[in-house]
Amino acid sequence: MRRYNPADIEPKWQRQWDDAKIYQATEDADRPKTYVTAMFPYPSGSGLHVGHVRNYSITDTIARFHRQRGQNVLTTIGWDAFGLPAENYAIKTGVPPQQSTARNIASFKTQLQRLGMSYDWSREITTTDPKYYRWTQWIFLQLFKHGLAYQKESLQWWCPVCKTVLANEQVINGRCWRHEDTPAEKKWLKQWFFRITKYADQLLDGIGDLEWPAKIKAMQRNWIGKSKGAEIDFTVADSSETIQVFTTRPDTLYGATFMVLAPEHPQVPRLTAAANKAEVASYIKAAQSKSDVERMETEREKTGTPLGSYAINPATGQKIPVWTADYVLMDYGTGAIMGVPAHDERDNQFATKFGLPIARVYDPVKGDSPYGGEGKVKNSGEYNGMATHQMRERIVADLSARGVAREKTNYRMRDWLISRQRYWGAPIPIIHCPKDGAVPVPEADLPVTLPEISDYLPDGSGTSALGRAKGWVSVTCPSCGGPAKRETDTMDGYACSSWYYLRYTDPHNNRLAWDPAKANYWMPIDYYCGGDHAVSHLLYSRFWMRFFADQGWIERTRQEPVHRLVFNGYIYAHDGQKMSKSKGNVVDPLELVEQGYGADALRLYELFIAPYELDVAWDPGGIAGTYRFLNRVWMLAQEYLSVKNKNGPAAKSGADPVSRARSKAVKKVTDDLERLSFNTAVAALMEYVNELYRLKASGMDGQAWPEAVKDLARLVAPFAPHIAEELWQQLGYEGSVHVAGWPAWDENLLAANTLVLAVQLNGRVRAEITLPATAGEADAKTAALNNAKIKRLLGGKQPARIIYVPGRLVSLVVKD
Ligand code: ANZ
Ligand code: ZN
Repeated sequence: MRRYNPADIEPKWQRQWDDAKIYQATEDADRPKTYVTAMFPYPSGSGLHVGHVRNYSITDTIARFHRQRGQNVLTTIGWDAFGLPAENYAIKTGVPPQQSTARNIASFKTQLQRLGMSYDWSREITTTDPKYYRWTQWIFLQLFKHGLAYQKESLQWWCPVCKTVLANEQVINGRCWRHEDTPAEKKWLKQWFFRITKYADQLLDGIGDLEWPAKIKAMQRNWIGKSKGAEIDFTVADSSETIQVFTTRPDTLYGATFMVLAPEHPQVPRLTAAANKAEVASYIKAAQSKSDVERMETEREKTGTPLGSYAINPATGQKIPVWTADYVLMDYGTGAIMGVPAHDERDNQFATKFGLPIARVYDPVKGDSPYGGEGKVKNSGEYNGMATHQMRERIVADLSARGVAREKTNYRMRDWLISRQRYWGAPIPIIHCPKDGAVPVPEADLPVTLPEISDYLPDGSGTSALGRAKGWVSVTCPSCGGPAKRETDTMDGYACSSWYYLRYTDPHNNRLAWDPAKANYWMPIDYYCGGDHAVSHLLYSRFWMRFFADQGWIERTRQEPVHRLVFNGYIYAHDGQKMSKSKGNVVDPLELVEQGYGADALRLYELFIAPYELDVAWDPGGIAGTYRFLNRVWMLAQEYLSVKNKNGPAAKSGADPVSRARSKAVKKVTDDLERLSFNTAVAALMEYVNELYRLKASGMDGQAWPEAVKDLARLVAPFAPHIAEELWQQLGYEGSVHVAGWPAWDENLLAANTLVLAVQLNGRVRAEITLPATAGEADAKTAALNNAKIKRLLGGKQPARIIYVPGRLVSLVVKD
């Protein structure tokens, strides 16, 4: 009998699949499509680890399941290959990023091929390929034409180590996302932005329809951060200035006892009295070094200093002091607030610390905190007695009539900062002309390719190394023909990843970024698998897709790129730490394959390890378990093949336990895969195999066996594609198991598969229990005693006698 040896069968089938091109996808209007893809990887120098493999295993299992069910499946891979690591490596070693990236891609590709993923490799794309970034640049130009790409001088996050600006989402707790030990700084710089805020409302409204994890949807909502309120004008005493505030609680206006301006607020110098100048100046300086997150923390001890001027509360007419404090941020609302210490927690801490008056203006409804809650208005003149929400509308209307307030909706989201002062990115296709300003590169001149250079170090002044490529930078203006200079900033990598899923639908088009007919056939992505970029990439893509829909390049009904987001958890090292090369705790998937476990056992284990959405620690011994299971699958098939008469006597209909076990397994695996419960699907397969081993004791020549073994191969196929294919062939079936259809189950057999028993207590029926049809006397008695209701009625007593009437009841007799 042949032994299971993955090293024999896996490379063989990988080659054959490649030759037969069974995973190549073509649009076919007559077949329903399923587009399944993982977030494409950054091809790092350290290769894939088992955490990545989880993501790709999930993706491939979904793809294979749907392919077997007759869907026209597109599943793809590509490389998100621009970015800092390759450039930093170039700075250190002189190896051009073009070279190191190509090498890394080659090794990632080998790894994925050896895992047997069913990608349509003919659609592989690389963002650093000029044939690809030509179109990223083209999209930039279209955004520019429509006023959605623009340049603006602004205060930006800057990483002193990367020597580049950072987007807000690349600053985590005030630190660079790549350097946890480096506080990000702020610098005034001229930068390129994409006007995502134009789509804020649309992006928010669309969230409701997405089949995404609630957590991710909430993160996107928070990021957009829509809040409805009002802007109210406060006049400044003895001055012509007015201070505008944004508040979501105009109903607390009577309780505003002071005002606070952000330290960066342009009115601060003008409103600072001579005596306060020195103090205010030093406070402003100290505030500069703090991150927004730090400044906003509720817990943090409040700081601030008075400006020495006073504003008039438009409701009470009272003079209230104006302060500056860093808990008010410049880039939200108007950068100024009215302080309502009785009803806002941070204002309360501030007032308490500096001895400012606190005036309550409503009684919270029972159980509500005075901070942020609703209630009944008091101490507010004509509004007394109203509900807070009622007063909110009234007072805004009243103040608006006086011309001192207006309704206002604010968003927390800012425009997307996309320029990077780095070499290894797609060049921004703009030419700066002293006469014509920023002139777009003519579409016919795309791509603007990166020049080859030898020194990649940014100079730290805010210009990338491209600035030194003089021959590349100096051009003639496309508009006037005069001397001009290329833009030396490159685009954020998130630009490249905002549309790549469309390129997969039409990867070789050199006339268009994609053919709308193809994109409309495949889009949206039905299953998008990944464990990162909850806001950034997933929000940017939604933005670009809306712009594409506005231009008619994708149907409006397909403007949400991702229908179903499969957001998987992380795999940590067995020590519970993040896997990283420096910690030496990385588990290399190919090492496990080469140790003899094979790709199938690895993939199976990655799915079996836990529900896919949970974080989990790698168990080094775990793969041995799935390897043993595959051995059992293999041996069962071999034993079956060695049985001479494969069409022996028919079993008594319906009662045939082999058919029943088969039907049960098919149904369970199908249901589980539909709801993406991979681990329980694998458990069901294991149970099925155990059951078949038990049943083979009475021979494998019954009529139900051919189907039972055939379907075993078909059920295993989405998880462990190589062994399934091998057994399929050994069993004598034509073609590939991966396109051989998905098995069906017989519901009638399943119905007969359970047993309902009554449970009597001293002669009265008290409960009903449901058991597998195979349950015996001991199972029935245990289940009866464990039934919650019976347990309660027994109240801890032991029955004196337990009688089992097969197929009917369990009777308990209790003596007093
Ligand atoms: C008075 C007030 C009374 C407020 C009250 C709240 C509760 P969201 O919901 O996040 O939009 N605020 C406004 N601009 C700010 C800034 N630049 N920096 C820090 N805080 C700012 O929050 C809006 C509320 O946050 C506003 O409503 C304002 O405080 C504060 F019982 O005004 B409120
Ligand atoms: Zn010009």
